[in-house]
Formats: sequence, C-alpha cells, structure tokens
Amino acid sequence: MKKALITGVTGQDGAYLAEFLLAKGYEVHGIKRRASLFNTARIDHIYEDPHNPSPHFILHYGDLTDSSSLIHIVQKVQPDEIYNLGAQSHVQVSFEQPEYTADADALGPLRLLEAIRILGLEKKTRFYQASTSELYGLVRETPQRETTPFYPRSPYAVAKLYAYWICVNYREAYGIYACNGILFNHESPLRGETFVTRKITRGLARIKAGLQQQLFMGNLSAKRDWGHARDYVEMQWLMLQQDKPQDYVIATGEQHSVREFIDRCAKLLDLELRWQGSGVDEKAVDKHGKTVVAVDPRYFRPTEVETLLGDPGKAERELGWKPRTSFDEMVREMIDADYKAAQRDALALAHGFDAYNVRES
Ligand code: NDP
Ligand code: GDR
Repeated sequence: MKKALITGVTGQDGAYLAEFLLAKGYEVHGIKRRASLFNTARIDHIYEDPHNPSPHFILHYGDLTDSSSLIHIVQKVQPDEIYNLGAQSHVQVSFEQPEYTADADALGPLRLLEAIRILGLEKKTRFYQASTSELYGLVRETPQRETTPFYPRSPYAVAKLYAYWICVNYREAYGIYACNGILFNHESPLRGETFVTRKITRGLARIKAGLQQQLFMGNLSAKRDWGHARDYVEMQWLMLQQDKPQDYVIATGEQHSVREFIDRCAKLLDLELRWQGSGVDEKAVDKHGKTVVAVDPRYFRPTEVETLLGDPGKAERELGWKPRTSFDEMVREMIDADYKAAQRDALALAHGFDAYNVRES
C-alpha cells in the first residue's frame, strides 16, 4: 500500500486530494495545525478513529514553520509521496502578513525538501509543490503556459516564486522527483469563505435567504480562469506517477470577470440585478432599486493581478488530463450548497436558535 503525506489537509484541496487518494487505496497521512476550534470540517467525513487498529487516514500535528515537527512526521511516515498543499494562501492577507507568508509558503517547502534529504529519502519520496498562476502576476503572454516568464505581484506570489525554484533546484541538484503544479484558480463548495467566488456564492445566497442585506466587493473587473478543485487534485496525483518529474500548468483555458461571476450567481438565485455607476461608485441594484452589491475599496490590493488565463495544453498532450466540470456546473454546485446552508441558517434563526455562525458578515 502506498503512503501519501499531505500538508494543508484541512484546506480545500487537501480535503479533495485525501478523498481521492483513499479511493485509490493509499494510506493517507495529513498534517494539521493546532487550532483553538476544530478545523477539520472539510475532512470529518473521512476521519477515522485513531483507536482503529489499521487506519487508512491518519492526522499528525505539525506546522510548515516548524522544521522539527516536519522531520519527525516524515521520518515516522516514510511517505512515497508528499503533497505540499499547506500555505497562507490568501493573496490580500499576504500584504498584511508578508513575513509569516514567506516563512510558511517559501521556507515551508524548503523544510520539507530538506527533511527528504536529511532522512536519505531522495530516491523514495516524490514531492508535489502547490505552485500558482499568481507567479505570472503582471502577465507577459496570454494565455500563460509553462514557459511564460513570471512577474509576481504580492508577498504571497513572491514567496511562491521561491518555492517554485527551490523545488526545481532540489530536483536538479539532488535528483529528487519534485514537481510544480502551476494551478490556476480552482473553486468548490469547500472553498474558503473569503476568496472571491465563495464570498459571492455565500453572500448572494444569504441575501436571497434574508440573512444579509448587501455584499461589498473589491475589483469587479479582475478576470480569472476558474476551474473545479475536484478536477485539479487528480492532476496533482498524475504528476507524481510519471517516469520523469516535470512542471505543468493546470487551467481550463476559459476566463470570466468577477462581475460576470456575480451575474451568473444572481441569475441562478433569481435575483434580478442591474449594474449602475462606475469605479468605486459601481453597484448592482435589485428591481426595487435597493443596492445589493457595492464596491468597498478596502478590498483593493496594493498591486493587483488584473487578468489570468491558462493554457492547459501540455497537461492534455502529455498526461491526457482535461477539466471535467464546466464553469456553469461549478457555479451551480457552489450556489446550491450555499443556498441550502443559508436556508438552514434562516430556519434556525426563525426558531430562536443562537445566531452563532448565522450573523451577517
Ligand atoms: P486553503 O487556504 O483552503 O488551505 C490551506 C491549508 O494550509 C489549510 O489546511 C491550512 O490549515 C494549511 N496551513 C496554512 N498555514 C500552515 C502552516 N503554517 N503549517 C501547516 N499548514 C498550514 O488553500 P487551497 O486548498 O485552496 O490551496 C492549496 C494550496 O494550493 C495552497 O498552497 C495554495 O497556495 C495553492 N494554490 C491554490 C489555488 C486555488 O485556487 N485554490 C491555486 C493555486 C495554488 P488551516 O485549516 O489550519 O488554516
Ligand atoms: P486570488 O483569489 O487572489 O486569485 O488567489 P481571490 O478569490 O482572493 O481573488 C480573485 C480576484 O478577485 C478580486 N476580488 C476580490 N477578491 C476577494 N478575495 N474578495 C473580494 O471582495 C474581491 N473583490 C474582487 C481580487 O482582487 C482578485 O483579482 C487565489 C488563491 O487561492 C491563491 O492561493 C492561489 O494561488 C490563486 O488563487 C491562484
């Protein structure tokens, strides 16, 4: 039985990947951080009682900023594959916490690669690094492919640039099977609530359910290539199953703006929205003229990535990978999940239950 170790197992991709690898018959180990509240909601359905005599899914406490915990875990697990998905993954937050972001996102992968080396696992353990389309930042070529030059535009992207190159360097210097997946934005009902797609699906669903009045957004004109996380984790695994380690762009090849994403969601929820004004005064009003979506400059970034569009040609040609879920299917799945949750919260509120988690945000 193959053993995989996933950092960031409590995150969106970690949850989909753990499920995927368990279905493939792997013994899956995940690293989670200590938190003051349970932070395993995304993986509770695959959680196994640690008293189980031969568990297939095992969690370990650790942190990407703590070499000793990483070395201990890698030594104990002796994984065939490490998927480094853990990161401070929010671009805007990286401007508030640049040093921590560099520690976790740049030095974290270095620490894992060093753990492989220190433990003499160079020939055994394969390594996947969660690289990102944010590396392209101020884009030099459209669509972006593996050979497009990088121009990072945030402390997050600069940290991920180090991670990208340290992964390439350890591959060349020590012969470690290490790959970068340059993934474009991917979303799902498990997406963190502060990323733009989930903020929109959750916010509009709550507005529809009467739990919230308005949604405040940043740059409505930003364009992204949005795919489904479930499709993308398959590619993370495929990249580690080849004869030769290589880096791949994972994307859909289709682009939409934030404004367009809002329109799709509003349509699915039968919210009849009309756009008015421009710049910071732009807003979407309902049929009664009430403002439903407004712009709040606090969500603007000091340096913005205006447009990203990926070319997944290499992944398709060499690994036979293609995204399965269309943009419309993904938006619908997210809206369905968030509207269901909003209806449940509205019902709880109507019956006088505590408003914890039900408050307007
Ligand atoms: P999430 O933000 O959903 O998950 C991040 C995970 O990393 C969480 O499990 C989080 O733990 C964990 N984590 C954060 N800091 C640390 C730390 N110091 N030590 C250990 N674990 C830590 O991200 P996604 O699942 O969306 O993304 C997965 C990876 O892919 C990330 O590296 C991200 O940067 C990258 N990426 C994501 C893309 C996307 O569109 N989703 C696109 C391209 C790259 P906790 O639950 O405790 O917060
Ligand atoms: P991104 O994702 O920065 O691309 O990073 P995010 O969803 O945060 O933003 C996408 C675009 O939408 C604009 N935007 C807003 N963003 C947020 N979060 N909130 C808003 O209110 C808002 N209004 C407009 C942003 O300015 C931006 O242009 C994600 C993360 O998952 C990274 O970890 C990953 O590497 C990249 O995708 C690929």
